[in-house]
Amino acid sequence: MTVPSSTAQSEALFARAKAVTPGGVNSPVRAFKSVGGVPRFIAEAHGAYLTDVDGQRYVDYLGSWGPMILGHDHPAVRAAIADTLTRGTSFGAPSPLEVELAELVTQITGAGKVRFVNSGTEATMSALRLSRGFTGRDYILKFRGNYHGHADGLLVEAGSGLMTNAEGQLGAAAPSSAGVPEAYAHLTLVAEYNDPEALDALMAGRGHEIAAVIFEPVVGNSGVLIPTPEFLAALHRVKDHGAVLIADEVMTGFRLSLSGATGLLGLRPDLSTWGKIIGGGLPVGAYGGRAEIMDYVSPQGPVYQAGTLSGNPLAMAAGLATLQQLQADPEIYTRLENYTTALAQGLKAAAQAAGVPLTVNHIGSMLTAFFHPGPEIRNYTQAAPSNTKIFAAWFQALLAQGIYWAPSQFESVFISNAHSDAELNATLGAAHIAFKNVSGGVNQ
Ligand code: HOZ
Repeated sequence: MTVPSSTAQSEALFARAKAVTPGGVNSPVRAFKSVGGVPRFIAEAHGAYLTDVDGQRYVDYLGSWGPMILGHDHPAVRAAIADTLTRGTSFGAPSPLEVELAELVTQITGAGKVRFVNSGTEATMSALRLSRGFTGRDYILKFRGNYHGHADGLLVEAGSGLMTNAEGQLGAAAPSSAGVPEAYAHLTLVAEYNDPEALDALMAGRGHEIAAVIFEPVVGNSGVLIPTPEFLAALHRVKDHGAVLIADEVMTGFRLSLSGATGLLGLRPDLSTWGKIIGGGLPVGAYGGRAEIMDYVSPQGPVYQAGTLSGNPLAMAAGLATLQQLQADPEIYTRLENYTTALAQGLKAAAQAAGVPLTVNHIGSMLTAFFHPGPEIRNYTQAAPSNTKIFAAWFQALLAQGIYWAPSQFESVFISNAHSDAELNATLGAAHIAFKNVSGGVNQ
C-alpha cells in the first residue's frame, strides 16, 4: 500500500489546536507523544479505514479505542441515528429508546438494572460511589496498571496514557496524576494483577474496610493482559468479605463476546461498567448489576448521580442499533477472533524472521504486540520494561505504509467486523517491512 507523504494539513491543524487546547488534543494518547511525529487529524472513516485531512488512507486499528466493532459508518447505525435525529436531539426527560436499550442490555448481560451515563469514566466513578453507599465503607481496591477512567480515586498506579509520561519514559507513581489529593489516593489500595495470593492476603487483612474491588476482566490499558483462572477465582472470593466486585467492561463489554468478558470467562460480578460499544460510537457509559445494589441509586435510593445528557436519544439509537447487529449475527465474534489470531501469528512470524523480540497477547478482537522477549506478560510490572523506542519506530514504519496502529506500546488494538483478508494481508506485509526496519535498533 502506498501512502502520499504529506502531513501538511495535519501539521497546520495541530499548530492551531495547540494554541487553544492543552497539547493540541482532547485526550492525551492522541498527541503521539510516546511515538513522536505529527498526530493525524482524521477527516472521515468508513468500514476498516480512516482518511486524514491530507487525503491519506489507513487501515484502522484504533476503532475509536473500542466502540467501532462493526466498522465505521455502519449503515444500520447511521440509519438509526438519522431517523432519531428527525425527532429532536435531547429532551431532559425520559424517552422510549433509553427503556429499549436498558431492556436489551439487561437481557444480554444478566444485570438486574442499569443506569446510563455519558462515558466510561462516569460509569466507574458512579459504580464506586454506589458501592460505598451500599456497604458504608470508604476504601476501594484496584490493580496496578488497570485504568478505569480519570476520576480522582482511580488515578492511582493507573495504566493507559499514564504508563508513558511526556518524555515517553515509564512513569508510575501513586497517585498517577498531579491534582489528585493524597487523601483521595489514600483510600485506594493497589494490588498486582494476576497475583491471587497477594489479593487473598490483602482481603484477609483489610477486606472488612473495602467497599469495592474494581478490575479489568481482560486488561487493555497496560497493553492486553489476560487473567489466569486462579486470579479470577480469587476475585470472586472478595465477595466473602462483603466487598462489591466491579467488572470494568468498558473495553471488553459486547466485544469479547456478546455478554463481554463476563460471559466469556464465566465471571459473576456484583456490578459491571460499560462504555464504548454500548454507545455505538456516540458518548454513552453505563453501570448495572444486582438490583438490590442498583436500587441504592437516586431517586430510588440515597446515592446521588445525575446527568443532563444521560439517555440521550441519538446515543441510545446508535447503541441499540449496534447491539442489535451483534445479537443478530453471533458469528461476528468468530470472525473477529479468527482475524486477530491470524494477525498475532503473522506478527510473531515476521518479528522472528527479523530477529525482533516480540510477545503478542491477544484474546477475541483485542491484541497487543509487546516489544519484549517474554516468554509471557501477565501484569503491569512485566509489561513495563517493553522497548518503547523500538515500538515507536515500528509504529511510524506502519503509519508510513498506511497502517494506523494504536500510538502507544501500552494499549490494545481493536479489530472490527469490517476488517477482511485484504486488510490482514496489507497489515502483515507492512509489518514485515517495519520489523526489518527496526531490527537494527534491537541491540542498541
Ligand atoms: N485512554 C484511551 C485509551 N485507553 C484513549 C482515549 C482516546 O484518546 O480517545
